Order: sequence, then C-alpha cells, then structure tokens
Amino acid sequence: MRSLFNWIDRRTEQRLRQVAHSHGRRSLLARLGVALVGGAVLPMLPFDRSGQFMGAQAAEPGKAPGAKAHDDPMQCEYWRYCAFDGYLCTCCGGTLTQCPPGTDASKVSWVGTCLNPKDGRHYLVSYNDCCGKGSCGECLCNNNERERPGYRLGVHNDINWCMANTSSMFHCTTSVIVGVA
Ligand code: ABN
Repeated sequence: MRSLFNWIDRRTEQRLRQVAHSHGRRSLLARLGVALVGGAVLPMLPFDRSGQFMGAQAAEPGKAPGAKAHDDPMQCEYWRYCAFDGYLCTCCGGTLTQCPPGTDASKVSWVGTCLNPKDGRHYLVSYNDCCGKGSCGECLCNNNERERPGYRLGVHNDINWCMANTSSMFHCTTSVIVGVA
C-alpha cells in the first residue's frame, strides 16, 4: 500500500514539475486575469430576452428572433385573425383593412371577437372577403375562435361572402375592427 502511495506521490510531483516547466508563472497569472475579467464582464453584456415569452411558437427562419406572430399582420397568428378564414390580404397586395387593387370588399361579412394581447380587451372584428379576382393563393389562414355553424351565418366563416357582389370570385380577406366587445 505504502509503495502505491509513494508511486502516486512521485507521479504527481513529476506531472507538476512538467506543468510548471511548460507554463511559467506569468502565463498562469495572465490566464487567471482573463478568467476574472471575462467572468465579471460577460454578465454585463446586452442579452436578447425578447424571445423567452413566445411560448410554443417556433422561431421562423428569416425573422428577427423576438418577432411575435400575434403582432404581425402577415402571420395567421396575428391577434385580429382569431376567426379568420381565407387568404390574408396583407400577402396579396392589399392591407389589413383594404382590398388589393382590382377587387372590392364583400357587401356582407362575418364577425369575430378577438382578444388584443396588448391591452387585454376583446374587439369585434369584421372579416370582409375581397371579390372580383380569382383566389390569391398566398397565406391561407383558418382560425375558428367562437366561430359557429352555418345556421348562425354572421359568425360563420367557411363561406364565400362574395355571394352578394357583382362578381362572386373570392380573392382574399381583410380584418376591420368595428368596435370593442
Ligand atoms: N370567407 C372565406 C371563404 C371564401 C370562399 C370559401 C370559403 C371561405
């Protein structure tokens, strides 16, 4: 047993001598300095925490990491689209509230009640189809919060609301706030 301890002592001494030989005191002090300064400065560097409240929502390629989909009218998760069914006009040459050139807003529409996460209030949103051109085909979006079957027509979204327009061709859908619920 004693010879084993002697052997360990010798090996340790040898190793320490090797290390001391190859690393001078100065280099050890320099490394210690870097570790100390780095440890103090790193926590002070700016750190982007904006993505940490995004829940299960996946970050999208090409989007800023903190971009929240419920803030972005080009995303189906945008808060006003809670009862949306159609193509987002924001992806089709129109805006949130305006039909793209060459199309007209439907004369009839359906409504949804959506929670605005920014102020915690519910808003009445009118969804108007834009009519007169063939289907846009971009950004298909279908959310059905508080949506009801066809016998409650005003809160049913799975229908072509261009039916009352001169041209019943459906292109995309806008979302207009019409009041606070
Ligand atoms: N309200 C949008 C829509 C248009 C055509 C068919 C289904 C839904």
